[in-house]
Amino acid sequence: MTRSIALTSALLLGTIFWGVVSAKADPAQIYSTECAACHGADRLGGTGPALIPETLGRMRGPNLEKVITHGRVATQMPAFDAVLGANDITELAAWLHTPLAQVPDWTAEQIAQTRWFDPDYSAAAAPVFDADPLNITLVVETGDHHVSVLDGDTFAVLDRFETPFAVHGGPKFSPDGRYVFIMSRDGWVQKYDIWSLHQVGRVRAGLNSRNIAISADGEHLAVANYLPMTLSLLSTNDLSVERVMPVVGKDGTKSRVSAVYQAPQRQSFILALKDTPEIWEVATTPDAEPVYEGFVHSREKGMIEAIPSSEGLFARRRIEITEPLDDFFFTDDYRHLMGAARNTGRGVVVNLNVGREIAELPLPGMPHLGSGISWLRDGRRVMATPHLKEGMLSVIDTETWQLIQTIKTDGPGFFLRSHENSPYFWADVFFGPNKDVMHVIDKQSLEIVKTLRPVPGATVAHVEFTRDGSHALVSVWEDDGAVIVYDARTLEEVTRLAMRKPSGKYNVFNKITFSEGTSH
Ligand code: DHE
Repeated sequence: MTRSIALTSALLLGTIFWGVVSAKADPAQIYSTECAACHGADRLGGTGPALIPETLGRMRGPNLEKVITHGRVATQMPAFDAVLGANDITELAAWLHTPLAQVPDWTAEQIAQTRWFDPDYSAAAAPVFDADPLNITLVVETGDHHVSVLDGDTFAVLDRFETPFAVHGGPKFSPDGRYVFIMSRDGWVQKYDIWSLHQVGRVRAGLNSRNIAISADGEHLAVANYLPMTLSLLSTNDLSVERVMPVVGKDGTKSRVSAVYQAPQRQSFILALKDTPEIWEVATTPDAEPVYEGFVHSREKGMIEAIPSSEGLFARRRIEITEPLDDFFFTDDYRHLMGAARNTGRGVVVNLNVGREIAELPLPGMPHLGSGISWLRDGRRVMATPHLKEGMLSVIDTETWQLIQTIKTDGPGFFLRSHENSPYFWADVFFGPNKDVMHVIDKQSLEIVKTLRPVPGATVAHVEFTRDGSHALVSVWEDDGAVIVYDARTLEEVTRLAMRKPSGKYNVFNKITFSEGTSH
């Protein structure tokens, strides 16, 4: 927002009372005077983030009013308490929570117009650093919207670059680990060249987006959008738009895309749809059809539809299910997915080959399946998932789909992480009085072997391992936070790096090899 002089606002709005605008102001008018220059006349963002309910839904209670009143430290968002009265701020905040009268289509042409390339970038012929390029770990710092690039052996920070506002979900790496793509909730996709330690460019693929996925061949990037209700498909090479796919259920219902995932063996993207009881599979290779076991079966049932395209690239398959599923965990062979519908306590297993639900799972307390991990226990592959609303982890056998055990934790958690070379998995407690706790759990006995509390009172969450699994990096999720590096065997602290509200951390090797302890 730009702050104009109180007098200007006051004249526009009517009354002056001790330099503060009175309560009778029209919030739309206040917006256009005070906010539009940074946040866009259409509220869809500019140099500041979009101010629409889809984005602001995460600012609960009086938080938005607080930000307008006091501003945001270390950002360009100033305090408005000297310009606007308390009632005006309350009304403005309420108005910002009302939906837009008209949402732009955000067509391929509109997306293309946002494409921007960093004029200072030139591609290095080889990494410009001595560190192992596959043991680089990226740390997303949400405190000031940056990413730190860490050498995974020395933990030196090789670069720290600015990201678009409010990055969400895991960045996605090209299969060779050279490039990384990062997405913000306002739909910006940023491409960064790790070898050159330099940003390549950006494009706005959606107006309110959830996450991204990269195709197995590294050629295509899919962006899951809530606004508009589309899947945007980009070329990873130059961020050009390959297709904007409207998401409409078989019965004509338009749907938001909750998330998109890469299914490498299937050479496809899998989409979780929020508003229609379907899962979509989108082919990422022109000749993907033969790998879809069950393709004929599905086609007979009329469930495969090819969107007009050359040779089947981005052909779409609908899998009909009983109710919309929000959040997925995939088995390692990508034959099955576990899905949960938020707030129902019900989980299901879908066989992607035959295209139907094959089992039900008891999953109360809002499981966060996207954070699930799997490993071998007594020769059987099991998976574990945290629950966002209950202090427990569920461990499930991925052959019988039986719940093997529930592990009680000190509170509801968000993320799990392990590594094939580690006997333990790490589970945070994100919510409640014990949000400063990290449990380390034995993968075989399922017993908590250690509970770490590195900074009493500070939220501690999300773990990533180094390439060889020897060290575990933990976020102290606070504005004056840190990444703490632990010896993954002794569980002793090795070093601590100051960071601005570090959230997710992503090791290049672990991500491009689909390490069994990492989220996919
Ligand atoms: Fe996330 C991943 C959905 C809130 C931080 N989050 C994901 C993914 C999904 C998801 C589907 C997997 C996509 C991927 O990585 O490609 N997240 C949701 C929600 O539905 C939810 C509960 C509500 C929402 O507002 O969207 C939600 N998520 C949050 C947060 O509040 C978090 C803690 C802070 C933030 O930055 O928004 C948060 N989500 C993350 C992170 C990942 C993530 C750090 C990547 C984890 C990883 O290790 O891959």
